[in-house]
This record gives sequence, structure tokens and C-alpha cells, in this order.
Amino acid sequence: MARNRTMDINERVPPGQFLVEKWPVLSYGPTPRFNPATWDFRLFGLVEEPRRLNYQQFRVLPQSRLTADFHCVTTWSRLDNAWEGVLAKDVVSLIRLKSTARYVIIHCDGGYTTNLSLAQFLDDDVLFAHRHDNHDLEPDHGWPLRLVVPKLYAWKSAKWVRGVEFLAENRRGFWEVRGYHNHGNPWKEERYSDQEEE
Ligand SMILES: Nc1nc2c(c(=O)[nH]1)N[C@H]1C(S)=C(S)[C@@H](COP(=O)(O)O)O[C@H]1N2
Ligand SMILES: [Mo]
Repeated sequence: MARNRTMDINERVPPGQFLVEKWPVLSYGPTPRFNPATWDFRLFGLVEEPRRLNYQQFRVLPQSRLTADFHCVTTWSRLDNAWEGVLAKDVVSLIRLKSTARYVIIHCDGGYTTNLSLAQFLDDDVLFAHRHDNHDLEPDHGWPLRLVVPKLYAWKSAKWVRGVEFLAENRRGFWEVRGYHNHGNPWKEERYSDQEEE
């Protein structure tokens, strides 16, 4: 974004991070195969009515673009990623949440999960992306759909997303139960669960 471009580069790199130009792939486990005939996207848990969209239905949702920095907890950061897709808040506008919903857990092909507070998930810059820097996502980077959560470490930017579950209590995801921090704010270096105070 224009505001970011005029900022000093150093101010955009969180503590303990270094910059990369190329975009690394970081996946636990294999890249799943995408079949548009069977792919679906589910909104479930604390919602008035669960919703399931097929690939066609997801692709016609209103599109947004944003440019954001990407910070992996293994210490690489990549600046100015141009993402295109559907804002999380536009996805949530398709359903009615129950008043008890306060957290989400993102579900992916292959069983990967990650958790966010509902407020973080509904932030203006959280997007389900299918394009990056003017190209369709490569399979290894999450095609056909990944979440992008620019304000948190990139393990929260789940690849191969297939659904969102709405919860009353915070439930830890794949890396969050394996020693990564429940929040993961790179500016506070919230890397590991043993740093958690609550
Ligand atoms: N489904 C899934 N999503 C995932 C991961 C994963 O292993 N599986 N890795 C996470 C981690 S640790 C990072 S740093 C980013 C890396 O995204 P990239 O491979 O597109 O760079 O994806 C995140 N999303
Ligand atoms: Mo990561």
C-alpha cells in the first residue's frame, strides 16, 4: 500500500526477521490435489445455519485486492505481496453468527488447522486469496484458496482452506498445539507458546 511504500523498510521488518525476495514454500506435509468437482468451503459451528459453497459459488463472491507483508516465524519476511480474493468479512456476511461466537478455527485439506479470535479474523486486511502478485497461486502456495492474515505470523495464513468453524472458546490449531504461540503477533515476537502470559 502507498502508506507502506513510503515507510522506511526497516520499520516494516519485525524484530528478528530478515527479508527475502523469492517466495519460499513452507508446508508441513504434501500439497493436496485440487478437484473442483468435489471442493467445497464450509462455514459451521456457532452459526444460525451452516453453509456450504461449492467451487463455482465461492468464485463468484465479491473480489478484493490488498498489498501486505508476510512474516514467517522461521525468520523470513517478504514485503509487498499483492493478494486477490475474498475478504473474510465478506465471507462472514453470508451467514448469521450466534452471539456466542468469539473465535474461529480454519480447516484445511490434509488436516492443518489454525486459530484466530473472531475480531482478528474480521479485520479489514484478512482475505481468502486465490491470486498473488498477479498470478494464480501455485499449488504449493495454497491453490485454490488460502487465508492471508498480514498482522500475524504466516503460520496463521492457512493454505488449501476448506472451511471456517466458529467457536465460543479459543481452540489451538496445528502449530499452536506444537509449541507456537496462540496469538502470533510478529511485532511482539510472539513466537512460542512458552511466552504466553494468559
Ligand atoms: N495448510 C497449511 N497451511 C499452511 C502451512 C501448512 O503447512 N499447511 N504452513 C504455514 C506456514 S508455517 C507458513 S510460513 C506459510 C507459508 O506459506 P508459503 O508456503 O506460501 O510461503 O503457510 C502457512 N500455512
Ligand atoms: Mo511459517
